[in-house]
Amino acid sequence: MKTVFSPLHAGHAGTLELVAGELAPGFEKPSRAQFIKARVESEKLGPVISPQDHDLSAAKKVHACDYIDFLPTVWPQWEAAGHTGPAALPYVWPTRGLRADVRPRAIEALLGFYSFDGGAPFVKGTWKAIKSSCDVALTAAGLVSAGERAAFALCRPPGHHAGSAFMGGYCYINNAAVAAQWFRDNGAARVSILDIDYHHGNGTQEIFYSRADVQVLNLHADPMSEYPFFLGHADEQGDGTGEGFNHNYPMPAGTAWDEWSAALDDACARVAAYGPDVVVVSLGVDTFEKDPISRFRLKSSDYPLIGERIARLGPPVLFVMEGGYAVEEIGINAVGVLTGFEDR
Ligand code: OKP
Ligand code: ZN
Repeated sequence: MKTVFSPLHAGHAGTLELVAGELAPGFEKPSRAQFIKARVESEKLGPVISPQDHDLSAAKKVHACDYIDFLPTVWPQWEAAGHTGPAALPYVWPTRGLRADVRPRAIEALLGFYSFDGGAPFVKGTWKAIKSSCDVALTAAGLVSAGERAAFALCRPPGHHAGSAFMGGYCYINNAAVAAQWFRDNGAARVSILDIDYHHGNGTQEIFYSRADVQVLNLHADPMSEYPFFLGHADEQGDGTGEGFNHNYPMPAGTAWDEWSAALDDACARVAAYGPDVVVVSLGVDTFEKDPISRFRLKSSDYPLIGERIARLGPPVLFVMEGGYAVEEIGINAVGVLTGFEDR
């Protein structure tokens, strides 16, 4: 299978996040993508190709135009405001009791207006990395649409927490959602998104919640005790014409292969019943037992079995990289899914 990768991800570096009350180096760092790319090469998964440049119209089909237009302006506005902090971050949000219908002018307020948490920092190279990550997903989608059985979009930054008009959780543009919409606009009648990242893909759920043409399945840690906390419960099943096309599988801390794979089997049965023309996999490998920010218990030997199960579905598959923070093993586990898929 081909991998699409852009070196521009590396400009999104030196980010910061709040960890237990302290501002600390971001877990979502360039070495993540480097370890995955190195493993793609050492395992000879297939050619690694550069993305083609796309305009932003595909992203604007799932995100608000004003939100997408805001993203490239963040760092210039941050600098123009005279802020000297190393990363642009919000500290105020228009939550209950405040006005979310008036767009403020100050950059620190706009950051809060367009986010749901303080987990999407900007540095100088962030916009180019965001744009390249979206280009990676669209280029890989093009390969699948042109007849490849599967392709790997080695996206960084990830996307599944980004919603129609908000960033958060290391995510800015929802690469998987953009690709799913692109498939819809290029011949696919139905698309399934299977999100196997440890964290609930709240952005993907929000984007497609009222739609029946994109089925969304999410396997993740129970939001009662895990990020993103405020979405991802089992009773969220879609709205209006989308009712019945969203499925959540929240699972407790400590979940290992037996329980996790039973949820995967159930999700795959729902995909098969839906009969999509293409499957988009939001591929997070932070379900790994040694992941530094997560609490599931999957082992490296489990990941090829995931790929094998997905291969048995039948439709072509676009794998879109999301999370995974055990940098030493992230390549082994992500590429393990892909080789498991190919060996099937
Ligand atoms: C992104 B993806 C505070 C904890 C914030 C955010 C996790 C984002 C995960 N430092 N954690 O789904 O892997
Ligand atoms: Zn995650």
